[in-house]
Amino acid sequence: MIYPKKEIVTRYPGNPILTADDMPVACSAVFNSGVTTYDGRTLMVLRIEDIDRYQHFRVATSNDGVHFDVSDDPIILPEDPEAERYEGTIYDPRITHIEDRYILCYAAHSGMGARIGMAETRDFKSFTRMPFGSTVDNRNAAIFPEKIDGRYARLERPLNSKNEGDLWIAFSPDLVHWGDAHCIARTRHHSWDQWKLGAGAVPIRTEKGWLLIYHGACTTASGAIYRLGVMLLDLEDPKQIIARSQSAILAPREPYERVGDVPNVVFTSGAIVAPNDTVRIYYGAADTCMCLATAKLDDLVSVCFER
Ligand code: BMA
Repeated sequence: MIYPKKEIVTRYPGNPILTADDMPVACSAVFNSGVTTYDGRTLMVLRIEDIDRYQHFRVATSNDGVHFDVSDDPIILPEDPEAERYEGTIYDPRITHIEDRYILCYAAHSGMGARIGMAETRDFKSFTRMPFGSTVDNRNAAIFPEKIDGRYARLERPLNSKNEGDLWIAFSPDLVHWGDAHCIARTRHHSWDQWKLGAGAVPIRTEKGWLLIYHGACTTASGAIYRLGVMLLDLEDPKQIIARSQSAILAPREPYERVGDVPNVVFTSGAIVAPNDTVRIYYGAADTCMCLATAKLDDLVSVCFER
């Protein structure tokens, strides 16, 4: 298929917006960070990879959504030897503001595999652990920002026996017990999302449906390429997909997206709707640095229907 040259996503010219050099500790990378709005400011939970490859989370805040102050202190989850058995490393945090609290979902990875770790906070200073949200081989959890038909809902990306991953949805009465799971979007043959796809940013409510900016990966002779796409989910029944973009909305092209610890990766874990319906998409590039791109909300919705 040949697409007209129409780019709806604009990279921030000052990319990357955060690199290892901006961190108050020695590290090799900062990328794939969760984003929300807190106390009138943009807040990121940074995924930082230390030089020994251990990973930790740290808060960064910004008044303009572009320039961030990074906290001197890492986020410390309460000590819990049982929980720590599953947290050889932690990564890909996503933040959902729901009711009066913020829920952090992350991948908790150990020799047993990756599972969905969860914690809650009201002030981003103290965090309370929540029970793990899954067994192993499941991650990329993004909780919807409101209950749907009386239940919490979350997107998730279990791995199948062929090491491929589709997008699923599960529901919960209490954020602890999860079930009623459905596969809602599958990988597409010969497409940019042929190998895996999973949530990106926490879904954004629009008049036409829940807008999901998601990541998709395909395999090549020299490794995977990660791109971003969009889909719209039904507001009342989000296991129904209304429309899904045929093409990617952002693909690795700039040097900072092509060169790094893992080349050819753009991966989002958070987006914010800023004034004038401009969506700020925060994304990790090449598993090395944090970047910003913007798009009009209407364009992101329209491209879901484009064929
Ligand atoms: C995925 C996730 C992402 C990462 C990507 C490319 O499986 O772990 O955090 O950006 O791989 O390495």
